[in-house]
Amino acid sequence: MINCFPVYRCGNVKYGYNRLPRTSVIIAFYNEAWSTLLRTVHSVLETSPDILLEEVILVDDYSEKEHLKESLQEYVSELRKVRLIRANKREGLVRARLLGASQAKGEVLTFLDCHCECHNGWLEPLLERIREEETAVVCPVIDVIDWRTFEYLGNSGIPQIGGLDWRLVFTWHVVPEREEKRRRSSIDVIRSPTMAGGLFSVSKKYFDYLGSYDTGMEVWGGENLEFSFRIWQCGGTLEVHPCSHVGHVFPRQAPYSRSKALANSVRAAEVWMDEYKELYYHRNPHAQLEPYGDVTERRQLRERLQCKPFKWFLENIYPELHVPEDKPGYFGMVTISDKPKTRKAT
Ligand code: LR7
Ligand code: MN
Repeated sequence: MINCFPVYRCGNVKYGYNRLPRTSVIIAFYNEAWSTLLRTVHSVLETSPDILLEEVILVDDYSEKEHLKESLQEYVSELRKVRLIRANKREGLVRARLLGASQAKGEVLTFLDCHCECHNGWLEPLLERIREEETAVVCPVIDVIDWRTFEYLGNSGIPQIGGLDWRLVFTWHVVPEREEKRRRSSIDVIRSPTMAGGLFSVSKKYFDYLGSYDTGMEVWGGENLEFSFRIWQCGGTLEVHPCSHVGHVFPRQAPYSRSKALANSVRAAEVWMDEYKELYYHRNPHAQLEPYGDVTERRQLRERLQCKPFKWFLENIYPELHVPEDKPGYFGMVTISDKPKTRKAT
């Protein structure tokens, strides 16, 4: 039955290692702690078969922390296959990742956040799937690492897939019936409408063809949904591989401000969502007022690749998402305020 946790079956898969593409692992970071950053790097080195790992590229997004300066350079210079490159100014995660990608020699790019732990056997399924289908963008199952104890808690039950709500917030979901039916086995990939954003493998050639990332996006946020829409609407597939597991620390607070997230989401909506962007604006009126820069080139990319409309994405890839019918004057968001409003006695 597809519902069984498939890990024991994953262990039985035999890979033709010589036929698998090699990957560059790209890890962008900004002001990350020493221990979590190096846990990520060492876990990649320890769990990736040598023949499959071209290199690990660390991209310092202009961090200020002292421990990320000479000490890190010295430490990394002792490690085989690991390179440290530095941005000359703060770029944000999109352009930092692209800086890494521009120097990558592997046939496949694998992106990771800088506070992860790769689990044995994480890499083979991702690369095998891309060997089989070049237009597949494949994510590992994201396991939880406790942010207080740093214990690897793992993930209970079957993997979940990504969705979104109409405020353009990423959400997790159980695998729908229709997808369970489509899969041929419990270790088959699971199609996912969207990705969380940080952890995935993609053929370098296909990533470039798809227009890599929207370089007008700053700091954090929005690029994951933008990329997800683009993958599906422009002919690729976005998948989670149940045999690939990577842990991620979900910290209570990020070591930086995320004020640019709104403009990034607006860029995604303006380029990919057609008339459905109104549903977003109705639920986030601030978004409509947010300056989002120039998206002409991204719209041209969409034209050039002859990508499908957002309606097609909703009907074919994400039919579970309820599309509200917003009647003029009858839409909005319910918000719960901390302080109960008290009426002044008259
Ligand atoms: O200005 C910045 N420059 C950077 O290099 C800001 C961030 N970064 C780096 C940062 O150090 C980290 O390595 O970019 C990476 C992602 O930043 P996080 O870890 O603060 O983000 P997150 O884990 O909270 O957010 C998720 O959504 C983001 C949207 O922009 C990115 O896509 C993240 O990669 C993504 N993380 C995951 O998907 C891991 C699983 C989390 C879930 C759900
Ligand atoms: Mn993260």
